[in-house]
Amino acid sequence: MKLSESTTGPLPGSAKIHRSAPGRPDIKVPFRRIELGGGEKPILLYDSSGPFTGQEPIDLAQGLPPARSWLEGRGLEARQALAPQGLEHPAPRTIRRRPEGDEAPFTQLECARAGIVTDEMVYAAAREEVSPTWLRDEIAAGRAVLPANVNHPELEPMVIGRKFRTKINANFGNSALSGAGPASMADEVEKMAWAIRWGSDTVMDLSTGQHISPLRSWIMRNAPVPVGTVPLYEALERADGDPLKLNWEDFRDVLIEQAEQGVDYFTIHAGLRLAHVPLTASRVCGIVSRGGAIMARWCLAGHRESFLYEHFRDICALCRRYDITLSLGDGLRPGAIADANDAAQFAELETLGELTKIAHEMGCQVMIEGPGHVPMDKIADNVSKKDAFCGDVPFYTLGPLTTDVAPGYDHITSAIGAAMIAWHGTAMLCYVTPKEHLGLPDRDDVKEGVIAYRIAAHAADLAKGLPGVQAHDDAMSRARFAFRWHDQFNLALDPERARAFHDGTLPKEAQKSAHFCSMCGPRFCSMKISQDVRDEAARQQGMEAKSAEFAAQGGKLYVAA
Ligand code: IRN
Ligand code: FE2
Repeated sequence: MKLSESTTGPLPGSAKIHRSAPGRPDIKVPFRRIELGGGEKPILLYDSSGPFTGQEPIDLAQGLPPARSWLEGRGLEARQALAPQGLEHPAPRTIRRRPEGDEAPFTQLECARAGIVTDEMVYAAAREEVSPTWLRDEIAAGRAVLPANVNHPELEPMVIGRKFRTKINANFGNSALSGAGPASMADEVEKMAWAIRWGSDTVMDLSTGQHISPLRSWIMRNAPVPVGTVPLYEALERADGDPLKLNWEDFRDVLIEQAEQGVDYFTIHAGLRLAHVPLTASRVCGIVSRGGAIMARWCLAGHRESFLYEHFRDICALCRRYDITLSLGDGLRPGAIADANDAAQFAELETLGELTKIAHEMGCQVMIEGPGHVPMDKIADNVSKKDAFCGDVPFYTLGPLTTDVAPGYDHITSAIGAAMIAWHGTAMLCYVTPKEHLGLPDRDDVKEGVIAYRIAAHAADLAKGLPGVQAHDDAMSRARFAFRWHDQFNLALDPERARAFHDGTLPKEAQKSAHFCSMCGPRFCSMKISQDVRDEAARQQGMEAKSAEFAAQGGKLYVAA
């Protein structure tokens, strides 16, 4: 089964190029290169889009070629995976994990602490254009994570941390209301490819519908970015949708299966404890996290402590065998402006701090999930509370939405909060689509969400003054002022829309050098007039300089009568 042609292919005016990591000709790292007019040098941008913006068509049935070819040589315990049954599916492969009882450094965190710079670190550092040893030290300190399951060779390694470029995540996945069978599964794989093509740095498969497991294998084999999941969803599906039937043993089986498929990070809602549930009683919107609501139901029904909390060390032990990053879920995040920063939210956050320590002690990489719905004046406090309770591990927030009143536009209400919280130090932003609160996003919604979040992330990186970020804006500004329309389109986050909007009124090639667009027309373009002002000033300066020269030579402008 091939990906439909419209889903992949190069972005107009951009080329995907690969550059060797410094000192490592064997590690080739992707960039997006944009050729510019007006005598400007081409610009190189960070490129998370994987093979989906390359020249080659993608065959979903084959899966992607391995980007981490070095995994082949690693002395890991390996066995052949069973060929999957039934549905169209990539070929069987080798499953890897840390050998039982082996205490040699294995996870990226353990390696970093032991002073080892892994190939994954070299790769990620080259993309960020930073030194690999500095990146290693950020991981060793727990300030950054590099989610890379040893069973995900297709992954192009990347790093998440507040000192690096702000990352974004896109969610997709089927629900009980999606159709069944290969066609609807292919829709989800396409949605993933589409999100990545438009610049999502990671994706999460949140499937809750049919065929969760084969769908996920299919996704993994076609994912060049880290893939996250909420394993509790699959556990609930296996428990016939009844939270009360959940138990640790079945949950563990889901973790193992997903670990062997290659999932890079798990959202685990282990911070929601029985004692926290009553704190939500007076909320306007109660518990809006799916994982959180499921666990609260489980805890309250038997008046017992969460099995995720009680088995947290077992979960870590399992994750460290595959190097799966823990993304500690915010089951009690506020889902209404009125509920922001309340006792329930911060009580859970405090528990997440306790769990962070355990995970680090066990050699696991950790990030912390955050809200939700938060008005702008309460955003900064979220980051400081996270830092106070959990230290400077990467924060990964869902928006937050800064108002509740705009269903249909929640990619905007939340991108406002996302930009602010990233500026305050959030490392990764989970996107929200225009369908939030209304329905399952389709392809168009996925793209709208991704672009909105790339804007938020870039705006924050500019404000943070990350090196090289402003060069992109400056190139765009110069192209705009010089009326280099092609360069403006090509430099855009969405070159296709930029061109389409322009060409909607001025489609002719001759108009690509016009010193105006259809908004102001030829006589009202401020940039054209501004250019005239400069030309005039230059002319006057030229005249002043000429007369000064004349005077200096003893010349007289007026002959006395
Ligand atoms: C991110 C930050 N806080 C929540 N998220 C994402 O929300 C999480 O990573 C997952 O993709 C999604 C669903 O989480 P719940 O509703 O099960 O908590
Ligand atoms: Fe919401």
